[in-house]
Formats: sequence, C-alpha cells, structure tokens
Amino acid sequence: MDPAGVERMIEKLIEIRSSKPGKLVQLSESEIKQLCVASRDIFLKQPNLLELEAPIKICGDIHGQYSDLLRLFEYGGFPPKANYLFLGDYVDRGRQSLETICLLLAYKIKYPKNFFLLRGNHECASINRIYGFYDECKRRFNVKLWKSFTDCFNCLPVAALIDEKILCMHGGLSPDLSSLDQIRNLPRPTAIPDTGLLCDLLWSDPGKDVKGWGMNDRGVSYTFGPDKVSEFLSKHDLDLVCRAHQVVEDGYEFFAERQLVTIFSAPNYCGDQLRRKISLWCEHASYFYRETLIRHGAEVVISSASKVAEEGKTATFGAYSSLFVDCEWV
Ligand SMILES: [Mn+2]
Repeated sequence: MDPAGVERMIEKLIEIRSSKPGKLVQLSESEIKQLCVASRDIFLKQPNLLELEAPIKICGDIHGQYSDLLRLFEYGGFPPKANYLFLGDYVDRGRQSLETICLLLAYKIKYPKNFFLLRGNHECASINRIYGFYDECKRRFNVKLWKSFTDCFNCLPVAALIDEKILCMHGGLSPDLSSLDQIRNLPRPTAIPDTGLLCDLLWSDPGKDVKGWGMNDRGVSYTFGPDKVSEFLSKHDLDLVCRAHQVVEDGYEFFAERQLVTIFSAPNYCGDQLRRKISLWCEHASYFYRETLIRHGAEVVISSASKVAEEGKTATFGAYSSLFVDCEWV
C-alpha cells in the first residue's frame, strides 16, 4: 500500500481529535479495502504468538468508542511516540467501529514493528454480524466491505509474549494449552471455532470461586480458577497473564494474587470530566509503578482513571486504562 496514502488516512482520522466526540470520518471504500489487504499481509508475515519487548503500552477492549481511542493516544502518545499492544475487541457495541478499526489498521501498516493488534472474540464474522459492526458497514458502505474486514480479522495474531515473561491474549487460558508452540502453530486464516484452543484463548474468563476449570456463563469456553493460573505460570516460567474481555470497573483488575490482570479500555464518554480524571491516571501510574517494581523486579505499570461521569449523570463503567510495561525504568 502506498505509504503516502496510509499517512493521508491517518491524518484524516486523527484530524477530528479536537472536534466534538462522535464526529464521523468518511473514508473511501477503496481506501478501507486497501487497509484490510495490506494489514492482512503483515499479520500473516508476523507470528501468531508475537514476541515483543518492553517498553510497550497494553490496551484492552475499545468496542468502537473512537473518541476514547483518540484520548487514549493523546494520553499515551500517538504512535510512534509509544509502542502499543491492543488486546482485541475493536469493533461492535460502540458507534464508530469503522473509524476505530481503520485507525488501528493504518497504524499497523505504518509501524508494523511497533504497533500490535491481537484478535478479540468480536473480530469474528459470526459475532460482529450481530453486535453492530455488520450494521455499521452496511449503513455506511456495503456488506462487501464487511466481508473484507472478515478476511483481515481471520489473520490477526492471537497472543503475545512480552520479554518472555508476560503472556497476553484477549480471553484467557485453555485446558488444551500445554505448550506455547501450540499457539505458534495455530493455522491462519481461520474463523474462531466453537471449542478448542483458539476459542478458549479468545473467550475464557478467570473465575474467583472456580477450582480448576468451570462452566462459563457466556455459553462458550470455560472459566479457570487461580490454581490454573499459578500452575500455568510456573510450568512456563512466566510472571503474568494479561488479558481483556471483561468490563472491570477501574479499568484494570488483578486476579489470583496479581498473577493475572484484566484490562478494559472503553470508558463512557464524558467530555471534560475525562480530562480531569486523566491526571488522576498519572498519579495512579507512579503508585503502581513502584509497587510492581518491588514485586517483579521488572516494571509493570498499571494506570486507570475510573468512574468518570457525564454531566451530572454517573457513568456505569467509566474505566479507562492501559497496562504499561516499560523497561526503560529498570
Ligand atoms: Mn471480548
């Protein structure tokens, strides 16, 4: 894809960052198709289990909340100021799945070695057909374009390993996962099956009261107990599982004595309130930085601006967070 074309699309997409949230960016159908094809090629050239290095900023679900994605970059730094790993669920539910996924794919094409996207359970045709993305594509373009996204999503990588110590995925562990090579060897392109390793990596959830493996209320995959997290980390000599997939009120939540963390990055819209909360985010960052430095000897910084409010009305879940892993601070 023509580098100048990608650059123009990025400019057009981030130009509205000072506009009222919700403003649409109308890209052309052919431009979007090119994004899908070019990013797909890059996903397939890179491994299904990405091996990444800190410093990198890890972000959870975005779900079409484009203005919040722009704020996240305003705070964390627009690429290439910082390296990013997103844990999936870019589309559905929010109003601007198209802008969200287009900006993320454009950054992937522009900075293939500094910007990474994992697959979420919503990056699958059978799910995003129902939860909003299909309708948005059909309303603003056509069904054919939605199919181009499906071809691209079927090639997204499913997990990442940071500094050989932090394993990241959208959902969680799987009873079928005994070696990390199994993730490396998962075939692509592929839809997300209803059972098995790929399904679990994208769908499973930790369960506080679970011992071993339990039923999942979603009707798909499993839940896993703290015992399974400990067992998995010690077997593979890892420090932390980092995943998304569940709304957590503060934007992040630890599990199993801090051996697993859930990150969720889609806050409710809140205008100026959010800006105020973002400064809180900084304060939290230094606190967690110190705390985890003691624990791991490597810095895992978790920051969050929580419970943001919208003009007098309290948001149900106003979490806004990302997990920072930054070796420069060692
Ligand atoms: Mn999910």
